[in-house]
Formats: sequence, C-alpha cells, structure tokens
Amino acid sequence: MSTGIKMANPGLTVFAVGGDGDGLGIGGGHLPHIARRDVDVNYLLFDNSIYGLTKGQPSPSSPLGTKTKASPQGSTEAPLNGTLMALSYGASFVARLFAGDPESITRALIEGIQHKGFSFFHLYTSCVTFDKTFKTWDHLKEWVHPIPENHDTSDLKQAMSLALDDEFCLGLLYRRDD
Ligand SMILES: Cc1ncc(C[n+]2csc(CCOP(=O)(O)OP(=O)(O)O)c2C)c(N)n1
Ligand SMILES: [Mg+2]
Repeated sequence: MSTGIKMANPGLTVFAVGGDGDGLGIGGGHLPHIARRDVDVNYLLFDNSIYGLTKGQPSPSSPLGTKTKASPQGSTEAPLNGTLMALSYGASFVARLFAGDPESITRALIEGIQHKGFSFFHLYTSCVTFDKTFKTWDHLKEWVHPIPENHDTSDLKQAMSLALDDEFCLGLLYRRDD
C-alpha cells in the first residue's frame, strides 16, 4: 500500500510501520518487492519476536525454543533474520536499532528520510507482556552493541556479515546511493 501512496503522491514522505509478525510472516511477501524496486518509502519494523496483539504466539523471528501458550514445549522453527533479508532483497538503506535508544533512532530516521530510495529500519524491541525469557529489556541491553567504527556502509558483504553476527550490532549497516 505504501508503494501506491508514494506513486500517487511523490512529494510525500511515506512511512510504513509494522511488527515482526506483519512484516516477516503475514505480509512477508511485500518486503522483497518494495526493496528491489527501491521505492522511496521508510519502513519501520518493530521486532519484539512475538505475535503480540493476538496474545503471544511465536512469530517468524522468535528464537528457537520460545515458550508461549501456543508452543508450551518451546518453538521448533529457526528464526528469520529480518536485517539479512532486507539486505539480500536489495534494500538501499538498512539500519538496525534498539527501541531503548531513541537518540540513535532519531539520527537514523533523519538519514533514512533524506535517502532517496527504500529505507529499512529494523527496530529491536521487547514484549513486556508475553516474552519473559529471551528479548526482555535486560537481555536486549546486554546483547546490543554499537556498530564497529571501521564498518564501511557501502560494503554489502560486510553488512551481511554483521547482520549474521550473534551479537546484535546497531546502527547503519548499509547505504547505497544510485
Ligand atoms: C492478514 C491478517 N492476518 C491476521 C491478522 C491478525 N493479526 C492482527 S495483529 C497480529 C499479530 C501481529 O504481530 P506483530 O506484527 O509481531 O505485532 P505485535 O503485536 O507483536 O506488535 C495478527 C496475527 C491480521 N490483522 N491480518
Ligand atoms: Mg511482534
């Protein structure tokens, strides 16, 4: 839908906002195409690794073993890596961020809005209601790290390598200005 909005109103700054269930599961077929078409839309994916609104089922980004009412023995499916997906789909701006750090989100948003092309913001966040195990605020704070200072944001392979790291590094992973 955001592609149509931008096409009909090219002067608008367009934001699409959703969760991990929306963006990687239910509506997951949209992401590759808006990315490869490089539509000038800013897409914020709030990833709490759970289907929150429907009361806490495992989502496509839930870590293996996530226990919920719908998966009392722990989930048995490997999680998707949304950042790596966006990079491999051809997104021209990919930032990974932490909802507990609003200043860096603001900086990345300003840069992404100015970027002429598809900007993907993968925001790690917690679900305080349904996730008491993996992505709690305390665990997230321990996990996340700033991106290495020597990272070259024009290097797609380096960005993919960072996206694969277990320690989640945050910041702008990739930017391509055609
Ligand atoms: C096409 C479609 N299928 C199912 C639903 C029901 N539904 C509404 S919210 C939701 C869960 C969304 O989870 P997520 O995107 O991770 O967002 P969260 O609630 O965790 O922030 C589902 C399955 C829907 N709204 N539309
Ligand atoms: Mg969710």
